[in-house]
Amino acid sequence: MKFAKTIEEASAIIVGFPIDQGTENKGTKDAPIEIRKAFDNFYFSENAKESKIYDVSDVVEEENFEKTMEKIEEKISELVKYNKPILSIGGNHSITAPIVKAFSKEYDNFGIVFIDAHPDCQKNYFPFGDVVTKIVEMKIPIVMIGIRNWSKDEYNFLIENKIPFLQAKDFTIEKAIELAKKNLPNKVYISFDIDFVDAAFAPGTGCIEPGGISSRNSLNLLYIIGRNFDIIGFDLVEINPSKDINNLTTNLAAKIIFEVASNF
Ligand SMILES: [Mn+2]
Repeated sequence: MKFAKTIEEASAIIVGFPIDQGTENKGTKDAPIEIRKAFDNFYFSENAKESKIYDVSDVVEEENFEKTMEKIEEKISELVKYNKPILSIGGNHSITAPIVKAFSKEYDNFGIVFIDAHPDCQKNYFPFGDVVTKIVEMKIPIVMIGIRNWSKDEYNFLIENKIPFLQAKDFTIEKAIELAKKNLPNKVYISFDIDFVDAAFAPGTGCIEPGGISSRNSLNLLYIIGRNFDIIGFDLVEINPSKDINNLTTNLAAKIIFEVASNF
């Protein structure tokens, strides 16, 4: 991966959020450092592009969850001023809410592609379990791709709030793009929970859900979203290196970020 020396000469920005507050599933905190180590394995994207990325390094946890969320929002608010795509490395899924909030202050017309095995719209659960509830409260259009485990309350929430979703059982890349095109504007923010990918390819995560998507189809989905939409931001969350096997997950994560960056 090629890095820029200054933000000005970069085509995109990377920032790490080593956060595992707000959940009992500790370990996602170590993901940014492990994923960065794997960047060296990738040289030239599959799209035959060489992007220059500026890494602003990590934003570390404050003494409590609320303060950490405020700090994330402040950091992204500062970075969006550069008008360059921002790629965030989590951390658990709670980081997406403050990131999206900061984007919503700068961009007035964008949608969210939420790629996850779970719809994350529980009530009074761990903070990472209600990230979609928070996004819906912000009135930002969202589509969900890859759902394969939900509670009855979450299902009802999706129906009541008319949130378009494509379950893993019905997944094809064509259907995913069709759903996004039908429901979202051209500018999109992508939130990618690594548990969308089957644990055979990405075992290093807290909530293993059987019946996921292959790493190949996950990358292809991201290429095709990049071809059809203007990606303003991206996050990759829920990678837990302590549960990984042979760096499969951190290596895939680095490749995902590297290949998403090839859009810019
Ligand atoms: Mn998930």
